[in-house]
Parts: sequence; structure tokens; C-alpha cells
Amino acid sequence: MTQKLIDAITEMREADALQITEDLLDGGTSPLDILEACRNAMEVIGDRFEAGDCFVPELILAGEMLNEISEVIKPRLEEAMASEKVARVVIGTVEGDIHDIAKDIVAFMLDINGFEVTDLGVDVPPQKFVDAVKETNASIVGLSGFLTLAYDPMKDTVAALKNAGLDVKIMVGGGQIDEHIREYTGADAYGRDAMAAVALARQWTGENK
Ligand code: B12
Repeated sequence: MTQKLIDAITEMREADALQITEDLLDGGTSPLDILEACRNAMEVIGDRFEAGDCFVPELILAGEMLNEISEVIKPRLEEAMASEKVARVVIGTVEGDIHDIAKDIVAFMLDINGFEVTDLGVDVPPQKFVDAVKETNASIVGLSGFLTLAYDPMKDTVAALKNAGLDVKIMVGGGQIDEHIREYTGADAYGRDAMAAVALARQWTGENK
């Protein structure tokens, strides 16, 4: 059923993708299945990009389509999920890195699962994370990064948060990040995907819904 949506996204048919999303929701398809279809579509586009079969404008358009689809499904997901916020999370893509499609999905999933999310955007310097944690009193920080060049800014951000004496749990994730890199950065945990981020946040807040 969701194959039509995957096709519309990968064929860059923006209006169709939105219409199909509405139709799927009206037909009873779960918003989570729609998110999974978006992830599959992004995988196809990522493979094409790496094979030289599509280019930067397509990647940017795909990112915009995913944002629009997220906006359409968000109200439906919120209806089904808890509305009371359980804890505060600060998230961002670390300094030097502008990949935000995946970070947006993680922020979105945390949000609809009851976490109050402050999204600092992309290319975020360490001090900005420190300031945001102080301002929001967040107990969890999520660092996203896709570039090899993001490892050091991630490490610097973890160090800045620790040096500021803040009592936060830090999770890292993104394309190239794994347990090895987590250890290098000094973060508390690595999450493979948005559901892992939600599971970690729940574990850290004692929330086991
Ligand atoms: C889309 C894309 C872009 C887009 C980004 C658009 C956007 N708005 O984000 C654009 C075109 C802008 C771009 C630019 C560049 N890119 Co690029 N890009 C990609 C691509 C194709 C897909 C990444 C993506 O969004 N995947 C979709 C997401 C949804 O998939 P996902 O990873 O499964 O998502 C989950 C996890 O990542 C996890 N997660 C993510 N963050 C977090 C955080 C936490 C806390 C947790 C727990 C989990 C978590 O949860 C997500 C949701 O489930 C990848 C290749 C690839 N296949 O990964 C290259 C790739 C990441 N890019 C790459 C490069 C080199 C660049 C450029 C330097 C290219 C250039 N020469 O200009 C620039 C970087 C500029 C910069 N300073 O950042 C390289 C990185 C190589 C490296 N080792 O450093 C890659 C791997 C391509 C390649 N093979 O060469 N890119």
C-alpha cells in the first residue's frame, strides 16, 4: 500500500506524495507505516545519489517532501500518543555538518512520544548546546552528525556539556556513527535510528510506556 508513496517520493512528485499521504491516512494506514515508507524512499534516493544517478537538488527536494509529510501526519500521531510531556530534550546537528533530514525525524519521533524537544538546527557550535540546556533545563541531549568531520565537534560538544557541570545524558547518532564513535566522543549512548532515540530517552527518564 505504501509503495505508491515510496514511488511518488523517489520520482520527486511532490504534490502526489502529499495527496497519497492524505489518502493513506484516510484509508486507515498507520502514521508509523507512512514514516517507515519515507525512510525507505530516502534509502533509495541515498543509493541513487551514491551511484551518481541523482544530485544535490533532488536530495534537498526529498528533504522538503519529508518535512511536509511529517507536518501532515503529526496531528494524527499526536492524537494516538500521550500528550503530556515527560522530559525535555535538546537536539541538533553538530558544528560543521548541515545534514538535518535524519535529525528532524528523530526530533519528530521524540516530540510525538511525549518529549519536549528544543531543536537547535544544523551546524550548532558546542556552546549553543550548553546555553540551550541551561535555558530549557533539559535532561537529555541528542547530537546528530553524518560527516566523518562531525566526530570531533561531537566530542567537543560532549566535553563542553560535561565541563559546564550539566547533569545531562547524551545520545549520538547519524549515518556513520556507531558504538566505536560513541566511545570516542564520550557520549552516554549511540542510537541507530529514531526509535532507538525514543527508547533511550524513555530509559533515561524511567518512562516505560
Ligand atoms: C541527503 C544527503 C545530503 C543532503 C542533506 C540534506 C538535508 N537537508 O539533510 C545535502 C545534499 C545537503 C548533503 C550535503 C553534503 N553531504 Co551528504 N548525504 C546525504 C545522504 C545521501 C543521505 C543522508 C540522509 O539524510 N539519510 C536519510 C536518513 C533518514 O537516514 P538514516 O541515517 O537511517 O536516519 C536515522 C539515523 O541516522 C538516526 N539518527 C540521526 N541522527 C541521530 C541523532 C541521534 C541522537 C540518534 C539517537 C539517532 C540519529 O536516526 C535517523 C532516523 O531514523 C548521505 C548518504 C547516505 N546514504 O547516508 C550523504 C552523505 C552523508 N553526505 C556526504 C557528504 C560528503 C556531503 C558533503 C560534504 C558533500 C559536498 N562535497 O558538498 C555535503 C556536506 C555539507 C555539510 N557541511 O554538512 C557523505 C559523508 C561522507 C563522510 N564520511 O564524511 C555521505 C555519506 C555520502 C557519501 N557516501 O559520500 N548531503
